[in-house]
Formats: sequence, structure tokens, C-alpha cells
Amino acid sequence: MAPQPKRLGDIPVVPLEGGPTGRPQPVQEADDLPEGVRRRIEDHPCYSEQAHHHFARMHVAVAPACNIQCHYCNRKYDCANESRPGVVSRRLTPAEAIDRVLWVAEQVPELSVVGIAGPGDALANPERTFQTLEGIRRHAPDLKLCLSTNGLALPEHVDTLMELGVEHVTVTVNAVDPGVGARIHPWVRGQGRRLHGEAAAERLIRQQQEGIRRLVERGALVKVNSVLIPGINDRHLREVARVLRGQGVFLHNIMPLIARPEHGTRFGLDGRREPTPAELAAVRDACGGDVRMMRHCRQCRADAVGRLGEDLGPRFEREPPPPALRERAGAAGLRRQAARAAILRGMESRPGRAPETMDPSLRPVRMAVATRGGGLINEHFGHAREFLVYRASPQGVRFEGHRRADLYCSGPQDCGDREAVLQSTLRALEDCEALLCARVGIGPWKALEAAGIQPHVEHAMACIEDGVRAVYEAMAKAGQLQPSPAGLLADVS
Ligand code: CLF
Ligand code: SF4
Repeated sequence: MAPQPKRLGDIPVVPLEGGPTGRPQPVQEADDLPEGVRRRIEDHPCYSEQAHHHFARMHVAVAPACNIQCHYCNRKYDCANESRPGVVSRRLTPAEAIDRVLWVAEQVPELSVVGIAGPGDALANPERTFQTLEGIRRHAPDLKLCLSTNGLALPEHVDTLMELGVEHVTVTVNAVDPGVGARIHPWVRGQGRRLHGEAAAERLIRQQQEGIRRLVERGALVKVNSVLIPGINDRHLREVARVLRGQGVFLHNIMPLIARPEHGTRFGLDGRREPTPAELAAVRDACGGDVRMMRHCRQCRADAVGRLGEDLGPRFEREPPPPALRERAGAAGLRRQAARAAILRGMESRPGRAPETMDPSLRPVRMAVATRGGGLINEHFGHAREFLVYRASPQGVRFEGHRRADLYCSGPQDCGDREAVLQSTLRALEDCEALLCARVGIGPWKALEAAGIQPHVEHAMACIEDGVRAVYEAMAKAGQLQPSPAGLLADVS
């Protein structure tokens, strides 16, 4: 009998064997892409899950204003489209932003992408945005340019974006139905005045659809971000994904709502709840048959610097950029290109362990991994604040997402308290059966075992996929993977 979705609140919790429609899950990586497209994403940490282990991006916060309002946003905190709540350290002028990019690009050879993602909307500040992009393109032409927008002003700027070489554009689309959109966006600017309610949502949706159409027509790789808001668009996102597929969108990134009272947003103050990891995974699976699904987003800040999940920003905040960066930009670019080629060679030449043939009826298992990057199991359990979660099954190893332990802390009073962090980590990983890391102390080892999460350090410094596969095969040999009587995963509660 085909596994039936369980229900959790008003969101179907999907058994991991497939989406609720029974369709096979789409591949997540680039194996099935045309060579030209594969080359365009191979070093983009957001567009390629593999690349995110190796390459860095940086955002420059040059766009303070916004032309719409979202109920999950308070700009005193940041753009929730592309950032976690928290003020940007400093808003930059275009000239400051260009110098900062050249400085980071000189110091961080794995930097491959520069994006503008707020703290307002990039295209509500077109002069500042385009001046910045133009300056980066002139002084560091090897860096990919990326931009994130709510889409309201997108149609009129598509030509300029293409002229500037911005081939990676993200549009945040939370709804394709004005009735749903009006519950998320209370107003938008239109024809010199504010529109409210469904008229506002309708204008936003039309502009988004027209902007996406023009971008796809011009060959841009369009990513759509959607914020999953329980009780508002959780069921509707399936329809959003269907529309995106029809439009030729390249990648869909469904992100969990961030809503806390302390952020001062409408949803936070109203007590609208955030989705659980299981709910997020279920909606991604339900939508994943339509468009390639991004699962490694970190909802980064509008001034983020580094690989996803790391923040090198403060390193470049303490002092002003050194002089003569523009004079040295050419030489720095050559060094970066050599570093990039070496990283790509390393990614391609990684041997990879041949999988064993396995009984296809064995149940899948979730495992957490502690990593510092490079695609390796190389982080000490006690130093990790986020974990990558993988699903292993007889069909292979699939990346599912990340979990941040500090999201589960109960507040500043606990901050730095090792026991509180441990408890929050156990809660974050409660649906995982194994944890792979470089090292773990005896106390946390016992706590993990008691929570039903088996620690593994025997694969320290191995490739993540290889380590996860090896643990899965060992569990199979030990007889731990027999299908449950109902044919359902035990770990989707
Ligand atoms: Fe930045 Fe966005 Fe470009 Fe990436 S982020 S503008 S596509 S370079 Fe990436 Fe950050 Fe998620 Fe955005 S992890 S929030 S998806
Ligand atoms: Fe905030 Fe971004 Fe929405 Fe504008 S588009 S209101 S900056 S989340």
C-alpha cells in the first residue's frame, strides 16, 4: 500500500518515500542540466547545493528603501526576504560598497558572487543598486552579480539588469492569488499612491509575473523565494510552484517564516507561529516535483559575507578598507580565478565511495552532520551551531536542509550556557537517528545516545555523502532498517 501522508496541524506531513502526489522527487543537483547552465551555477553557493560547501557570497547593503510592506518585515531589523532578523551593521553608499567588495575579494579567494538583497528592496533603490553593480563589474568582472527583489519594480528594470550582466535574479513570490497575497502584503506602491488589500496584492503579483517572464525570456536564471507562513500560504504554495514551473523558473526556495514578538513585525506581534522543520520539509517535498528545490538557504543578512552559514562580515567592519584597492583589483582577480579553478578541480576529482546495492524496501533515515565546509565531516560537535541534515535510503543520499541549534535556545539568559545549547541541539535534531562529526565529548555522546541519536566519529574528515552512506549501510547490516509495519517512516512526527 502506498504510504499515506500524516497530518500535522493543517499541513500534510509527507512520508519520505515520495511527495503526496506519489511523484518521484526531482534531482537536486546539476547532473541533468545542459552544460552551459551547469557552468553558470557551479560556483554559485545558492544555485548549487554542492557549491555552497566551497564558494562564498557577499551582500552589500546599499538599498535601504522599500516599495511594499510585508507582515513579516520590520526594516529596523532587516529584509526577511533574504536575511535573518538583525539590523545590518551599516548601510553603504555605492562607492563604499565597491571598495568593500574589492577588499573582501582580495582576502577571500573563494568569493564568487556579490548580491544586493536589501535591507530594503534592491529595485526600489535603482540608482544606488545599478551604480554599485556597474562598479563591481568594472573592477572585478570575474564575480557573478546577483540581485534579490520583491518584483514590484522588476519589469521596468529587466533590460538594465541584463546589460549589467546580472544573470541570477531572485524574486520573492509568496502568493499567486490576491486573496492570499493580501494577508501577507498590506500595501504596495502603485501609480504614485499606496494600494491596499487585494488591489495591492494583485498589482504585486502582476508585476512579479511580468518581470519573471521577461527575465526568463532574456535567459536569466530566476530563483523564487517563498516564505512559508502556516495558516496563510502553506497549502497555496503548491499552486505557486505550479505557476513557477510554467514560467520556466530555475529554482524555488521555500523558506520558513521568521516571526518573533521582539522583531516588532505584524506577524511576530500577532503570535503567528513559525513552521516546524517537518512542516517545511513536507511543503518542499509537495512542491519539489514542479521546480528544482533549494534546501540549503540560510536566510542570510543583507550584509552577509562568506560561505552560507558563516559570517565573515565583522572581520571587515572593524577598520576601513585599505587604500589602492582599485589599483590592485586586476591582480587580485587573477588570483581568485586560479583559486576558483582549483576548487572546481577538487570538486570534480573527489573520488566518491561506490554505493552498495541495497534492499529497496529498507526504510530511510535522517542523519545530522557537523561541518566547517569543504563538503567534509570536519567539525567538533561542541563547536557546531548548525547541522546539515541528510536523508539516506537505498536509493542514495539526499541533502534535506540545515538546523540551527541556537534557534531552539530559550533566550539570552541561556546564551553561552553549554547545557542549554546541548538541550537546544537535541531538540533541533530530534528527528535524526545519527550524528556524524569530527569529535564529540563523552557527556554530549551519552546525551545524544539517550535522545536516540547515535554519534559517529569514525568518518571524521570524510566526504559527507560517503560518511552518511557508510553509516546507513552499517545500520542495514545490523538489521536496524527493516520497514515499519505501516510502511511509514518513524521519523516524521
Ligand atoms: Fe545573495 Fe540571494 Fe544571490 Fe544568494 S542569498 S542575493 S541568491 S547571493 Fe542564498 Fe542567502 Fe538564501 Fe538568499 S542563502 S537568503 S538564497
Ligand atoms: Fe521588508 Fe523586503 Fe518585504 Fe520590503 S520586500 S517589506 S524590505 S521583507
